[in-house]
Amino acid sequence: MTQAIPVLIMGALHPALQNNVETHFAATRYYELANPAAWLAEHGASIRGVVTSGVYGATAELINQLPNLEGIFSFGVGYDAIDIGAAKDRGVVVTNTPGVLDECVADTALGLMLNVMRRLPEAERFLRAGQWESAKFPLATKLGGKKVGIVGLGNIGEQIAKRAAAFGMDVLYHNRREKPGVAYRYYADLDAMISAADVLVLAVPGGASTERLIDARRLALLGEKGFLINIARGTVVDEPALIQALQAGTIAGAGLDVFEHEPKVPRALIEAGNAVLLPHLASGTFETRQAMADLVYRNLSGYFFENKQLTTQVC
Ligand code: NAP
Ligand code: 8YV
Repeated sequence: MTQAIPVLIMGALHPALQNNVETHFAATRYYELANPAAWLAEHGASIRGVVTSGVYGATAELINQLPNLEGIFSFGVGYDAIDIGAAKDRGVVVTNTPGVLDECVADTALGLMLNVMRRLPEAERFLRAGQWESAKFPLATKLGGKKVGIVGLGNIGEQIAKRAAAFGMDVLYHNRREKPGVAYRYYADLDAMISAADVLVLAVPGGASTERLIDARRLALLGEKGFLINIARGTVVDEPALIQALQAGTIAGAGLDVFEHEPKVPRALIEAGNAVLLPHLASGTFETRQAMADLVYRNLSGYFFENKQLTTQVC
């Protein structure tokens, strides 16, 4: 009988994935270890795979404590929490879950847009508080006819564009390179796109190249009638500058699924009436999370049981 392959699970996974990994591998729950450092010193050399997520990630320190590590298999498309440089240096493969979550994440972006521009959560609070009997809820902003500027017209950005177009919005986009075969208006200059847009949607990866891409200056370009939607990563926005812009009314509102220090959300954002806030749930449907779990396992089992076959490889 062959010995089960030792893998490390960095945090609690989707139940189906957790069950698959723990049934077919010799899995250790890193997050339940009483003394992770001592455990790694004693057993780190046995570990061949790490199963993680966009939240749990994998640091260089961890990677370098696993001298026989071959692969990191992550639940989520964003891999900014994984030290890709350290993995590459060690020849460790990394996989993620692109493609299967685009529709749900785009749905969430449109949900945020509708909620913040039409002020739906605020209106619901108004009704539940019994205010309708004595007052009228104020008017809000129409989506149709507005210009939506998408930063990051990738898999998710394209689905957002399609939905925004169906709402009658005019789609603009900014990537580092123009996308061939795309009819939406391309802006090589991000500032020019923000100045033209009524709604700015962030759908770029996190990490060093996009850190605080949207700062105080760019929020000012969006303007007092402009809305910011962020389903990318909290690090893409200068959060204190965003709070200031919301408080001063130098932008009209924001719809946010992601934050700089999750799950911590600054009190000032929680108290901002012109912000709609979600707990990083954009891919969180039964169907999509199952598809993500299946894709992680396809990569993990493909690598270890089918001659290193990877379906969605980062590096
Ligand atoms: P993708 O297909 O790789 O698209 C990323 C797009 O961003 C590409 O079009 C890329 O074009 C552009 N881009 C990358 N770096 C850029 C930069 N520095 N400046 C301007 N544009 C840049 O990725 P995706 O699958 O759509 O996912 C995008 C991100 O969404 C993920 O990395 C993740 O952080 C986030 N996400 C969040 C959730 C959530 O739950 N809220 C769920 C899924 C994903 P160029 O290379 O031409 O620049
Ligand atoms: C996940 C995400 O919820 O795919 C991503 O990049 O941010 C989300 O789909 C996240 O990775 C946590 O598992």
